[in-house]
Amino acid sequence: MSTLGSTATKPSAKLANGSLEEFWMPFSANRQFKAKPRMFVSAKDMHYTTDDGREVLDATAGLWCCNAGHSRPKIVDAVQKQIAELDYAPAFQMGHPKVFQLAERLAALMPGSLDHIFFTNSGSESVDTALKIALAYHKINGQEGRTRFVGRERGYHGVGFGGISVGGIGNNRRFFGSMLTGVDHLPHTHDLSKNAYSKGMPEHGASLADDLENIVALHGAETIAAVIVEPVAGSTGVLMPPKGYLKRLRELCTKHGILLIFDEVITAFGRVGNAATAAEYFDVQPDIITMAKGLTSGTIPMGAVAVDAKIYQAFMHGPENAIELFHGYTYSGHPMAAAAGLATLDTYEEEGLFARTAELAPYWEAALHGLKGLPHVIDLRNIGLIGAIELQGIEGKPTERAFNAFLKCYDKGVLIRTTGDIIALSPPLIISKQQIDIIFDTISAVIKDLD
Ligand code: PXG
Repeated sequence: MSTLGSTATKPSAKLANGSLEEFWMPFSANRQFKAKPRMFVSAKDMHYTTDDGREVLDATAGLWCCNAGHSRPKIVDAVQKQIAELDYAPAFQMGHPKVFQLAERLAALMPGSLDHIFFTNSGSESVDTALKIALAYHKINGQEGRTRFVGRERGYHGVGFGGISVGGIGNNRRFFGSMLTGVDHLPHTHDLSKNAYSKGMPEHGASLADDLENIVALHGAETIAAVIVEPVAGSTGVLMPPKGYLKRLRELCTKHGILLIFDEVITAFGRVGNAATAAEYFDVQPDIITMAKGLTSGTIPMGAVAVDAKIYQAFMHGPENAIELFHGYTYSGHPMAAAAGLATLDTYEEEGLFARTAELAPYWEAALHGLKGLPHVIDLRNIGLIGAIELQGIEGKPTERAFNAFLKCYDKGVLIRTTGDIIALSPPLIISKQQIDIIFDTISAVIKDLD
């Protein structure tokens, strides 16, 4: 970077071999981090290693993505071989074998008639792709009036303009203008007054899905393209679907000809139980599923959108040499990502990792709920290998108490995630019972020590 005429402030922090200043970190408190950095330099299985040589147990699978654990041999090997063999192939009008193999493998893991796969590079791109496919599907079906979307409060669907429009997080929206028009939001399902300390799906709240009827009454079903929800909301603090809620939503979407999109960016690939998807686990069939993260166990960026047979087939008309969908990315189905995806699915299968989630879930649940009664704790909730600890925020200083817990856990060698005053846990599926104990013993000690 030239300093001639630059008004840039001096770097505030130094790496051994350079500056920390220039990198604008995503979703991070840049100044706080750069004043006291936390750096990982390597990772293996359940652990990260910091730049000062400490091992940190990963209770978050990176950011909900490294479901197979870190630097797993089969995935490392596949990626290393792939870059030497075929580094890149054009994604439009050309192919390479592994992307077709991965689509076939992935389609086989999807529930019911979700049998075609569109590849992207992230969860955000998967969401925007799913929304665009929903609009285009209705248009080619002669229902071009269906342009509205319904999301949900406290939903997170990534950071594209489509995703923040259907998403329901104030801070992710309010700085960014008017977004997509024609979006309504269902109420979120989090109700501590009725459902605190639930294990698995909470009892109360199925009728919250009926709010869709109000939105239909307001705008007319013939104007609504799709409803998008996370089966389990992750980012906003692990919000469970109440018993019967997702089925009710499915019934109402079917009744009104509205597509149902499940955003499974965090729930797919064994996170909630012995199933590839939450759709399968909850036995509710969406029309579209968005994925990313666990698809390559976080190793190479990749997302995917699985669509129902009726959607794909609706596009396969007209002249055979015509492009059917005017959408795609330079890196859709990148060879490295496809290789990583295939090796990741092999790892899940060979090690029975989805079944492992179900085997460990009762132990995980008991360990988590063992925190009941600790100071500041106002709720504990869990499903599969997901857990949340909701803390009472400090008066006038929201997020501070949980963030302090994050810093203290890190110092004690356990990586957790916080959102608001909620601690969200989602370890790699290879975790052992002994490591589960370490996570909750550490968190327990830290919570007792919080202001
Ligand atoms: N949908 C859902 C349901 C997600 O959880 C995205 C879309 C966007 O994915 P990309 O790959 O574009 O980031 C996500 C991402 C957290 C956390 O700590 C969660 C996400 C990302 C980063 C942190 O809860 N979810």
